[in-house]
Amino acid sequence: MKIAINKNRLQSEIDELALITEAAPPVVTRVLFSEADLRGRAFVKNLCREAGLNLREDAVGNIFARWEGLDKNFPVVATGSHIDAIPNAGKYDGVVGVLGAIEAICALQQSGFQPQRSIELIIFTAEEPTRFGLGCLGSRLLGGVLSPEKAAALSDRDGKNLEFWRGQAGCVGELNSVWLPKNTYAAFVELHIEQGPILERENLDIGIVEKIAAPSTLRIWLTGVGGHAGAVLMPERHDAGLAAAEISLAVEQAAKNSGSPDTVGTTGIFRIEPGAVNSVPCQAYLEIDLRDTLVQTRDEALAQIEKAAVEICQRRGVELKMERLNVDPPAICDAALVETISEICTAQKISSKRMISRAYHDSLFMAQVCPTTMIFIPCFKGYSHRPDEFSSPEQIEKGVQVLAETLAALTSH
Ligand code: HGY
Ligand code: MN
Ligand code: MN
Repeated sequence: MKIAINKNRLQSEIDELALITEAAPPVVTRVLFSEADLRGRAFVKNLCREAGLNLREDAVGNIFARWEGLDKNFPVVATGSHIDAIPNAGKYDGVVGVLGAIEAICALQQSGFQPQRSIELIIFTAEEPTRFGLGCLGSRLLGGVLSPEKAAALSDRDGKNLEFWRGQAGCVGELNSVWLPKNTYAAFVELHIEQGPILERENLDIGIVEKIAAPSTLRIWLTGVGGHAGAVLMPERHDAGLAAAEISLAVEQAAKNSGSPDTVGTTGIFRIEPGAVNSVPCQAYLEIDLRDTLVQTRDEALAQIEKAAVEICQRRGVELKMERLNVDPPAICDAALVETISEICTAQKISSKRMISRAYHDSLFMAQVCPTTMIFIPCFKGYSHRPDEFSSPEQIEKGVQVLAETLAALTSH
């Protein structure tokens, strides 16, 4: 069965979706349920309809597009990713796994393939943490990792909660209807850009993911004493901004000194108030992203940061409030799925290697629902979460080819 991927059609869809953005192209920004995100969702749903897929949306906005198999009683084989994008992002993160999956399904349909068991594309809500600080909202709820109560309590920087944003998006139903029983899916395979330099550096076509690193997010609120930048002398100060700066450096130290090269710590959100050049910062807010492939070193580094924050704030006379927003385990991908994809690559004479994902993905939580793995394609210098993120049409074509062959292999019985 020759599966012909239409790389030009796929590239033009990627380019068209990239123009649906809150920022000026080529910058892509599509924050959960923003006007651009809703237009992006409509664009993708339309492609699913054109591919003859049965569409439904759940109560948190996860989109499901199903190609019915001959036997509807078999557990479904799923694929998918996300189309939401952080500020100042590129056009491939998540999108390759959504539009690429539609292309893989269209190529299988055109080859005359008929799946025994259904194939379902899932476009997950809020893989990115931008809106509520928590990533993978849709897959966490689907997998039962996040309770509907905790999800309902989430609110954004302006105090607008999930209920408000669900209303904006026209989501219907209760959040407790999002969870899916464990036997819903037989497997989940996500196509994604590597978001790292290894495949390009080693001149390889495909990465097959065996493990997904363990992410965590720490939120910190600091309250010092404000005042006139000219009048308050240095020994009298309780500068919340400087406490925040010291904590950010403590994050870097904890990651560098963890003993594991895989520990990464980032203070990605750093806000000080009132933000006036001649006013001593009275408040600060930090969001810290800390990860490692090993839970133990991640947790030790997290404890290190919390301990340092307490010491810094005591010394500076600054009030401290901390919250662990999420502390997730890593995902171990399914060995049999990894082997199947490895054999497909060999048969197709496509070079591949087994690897770790340092970025998290919806696969991190789908791995708690069913056997899961990821197919990576190279991206330019490993760049991602920046507008010059890039994978060539030929690199994407190979990823879609392997995804299509994998879906065919998994649904032929
Ligand atoms: O941050 C991540 O790893 C993912 O791109 N959201
Ligand atoms: Mn991302
Ligand atoms: Mn992604």
